[in-house]
Amino acid sequence: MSFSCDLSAHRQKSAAQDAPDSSLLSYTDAEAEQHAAEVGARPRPMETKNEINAAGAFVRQPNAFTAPAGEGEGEWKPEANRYRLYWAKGCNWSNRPAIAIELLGLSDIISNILVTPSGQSNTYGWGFADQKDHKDPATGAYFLSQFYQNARPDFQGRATTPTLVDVREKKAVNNDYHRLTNYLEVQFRLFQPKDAPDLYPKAFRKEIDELNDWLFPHINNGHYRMAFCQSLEAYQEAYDDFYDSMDKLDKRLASNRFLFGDYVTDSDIRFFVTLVRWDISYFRNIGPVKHRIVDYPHIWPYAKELYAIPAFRHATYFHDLSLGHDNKEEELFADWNTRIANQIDFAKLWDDSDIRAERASLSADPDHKFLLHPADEKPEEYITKISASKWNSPDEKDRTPGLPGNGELSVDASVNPLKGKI
Ligand SMILES: N[C@@H](CCC(=O)N[C@@H](CS)C(=O)NCC(=O)O)C(=O)O
Repeated sequence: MSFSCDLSAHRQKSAAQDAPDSSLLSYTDAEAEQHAAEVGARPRPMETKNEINAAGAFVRQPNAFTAPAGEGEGEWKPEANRYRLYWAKGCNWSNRPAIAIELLGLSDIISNILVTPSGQSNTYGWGFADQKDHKDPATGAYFLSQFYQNARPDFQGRATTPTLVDVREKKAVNNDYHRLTNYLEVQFRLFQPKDAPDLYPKAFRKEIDELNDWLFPHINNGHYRMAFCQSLEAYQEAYDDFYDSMDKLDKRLASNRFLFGDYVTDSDIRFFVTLVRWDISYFRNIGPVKHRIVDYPHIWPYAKELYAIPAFRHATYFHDLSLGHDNKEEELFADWNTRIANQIDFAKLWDDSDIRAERASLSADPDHKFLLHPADEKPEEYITKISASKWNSPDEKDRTPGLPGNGELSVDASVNPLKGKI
């Protein structure tokens, strides 16, 4: 990668990549305060005060809306034009369903909108700064938290992305990122085109769930465990855990094109969303970085191959992710992103042409990245109940990484237990 020194040309080019909406800057705290008073919104609680255990470790609040999709009591019925995904550019958890919806061909069935901070200080949590009158056009809401209050008036936690909202009732129905993509894959099968990819093959859901529930504490939440913890011990544990896990996955990807072999599965979406944030955004919050993503011999080409898939690329806003926190170029010690990140040509850096042939050679089906459903598949056999995630347990012990039974694998993460099977 070579850089010229023409800063203004670089800035113009990067601004064109995904220009931030200037109206964001005009949403003031006073306006947010006024909207909050109008609808009775409460200030968002701080995770660094309320979600820290006695050892100083960050223990995430359980997801509030975990009811499965389905036709049963308390479940939310899969339907077209009834649900809307609220997601955020920077949020890895919510990039997952955004990617899945596009991959599965569900974009006309489930609508979506990007949320933004509300006001400059975001006191009331996610809002709609770039929409007319700061309102979600589909529901008239000012804040994401309104859908939580409508569904559960006593809800006291943080309203988070992703949230799937029933736009008819204006109520949150699911914010369980552990299983939300699986409901889209399985319970929405009848709304997908026939040739949609099978990201969660029925015969292998146990292995995929097991890896997904391991990826959560070791990889996806790895960043937050380092970023939000309040003690050196908790930090060191999270740091070692993350980089040990990355070494294992790098080894796995040396002989597997994707995490489970020849085809992209739900687990690859989960790994990807953390990878694209590490070098450009997360590093700012976590202290010294042991290895950049670009330093991994197998993870880096793997990530580039996923980025080449439009649905992955469309949800990845590198320019927004890279924005510096204060963006004051004139300061002597302006942060790295303010000075350098805006100059990166992300399309060029992430271009996969140099690694395409090598990655494809790992597959027995090199011309296809996706598994298709068998022609004789019976929907009633494919559409089965999705397992619950232990990470949603109300008991904090069940959600503490490292305690026995929490996100353990039956085979080492460096090994693909489904090699040659999918
Ligand atoms: N649903 C999860 C996590 C999802 C999550 O943390 N999303 C972040 C964005 S990546 C969020 O929406 N934060 C907004 C807030 O806390 O106000 C939780 O309840 O902890």
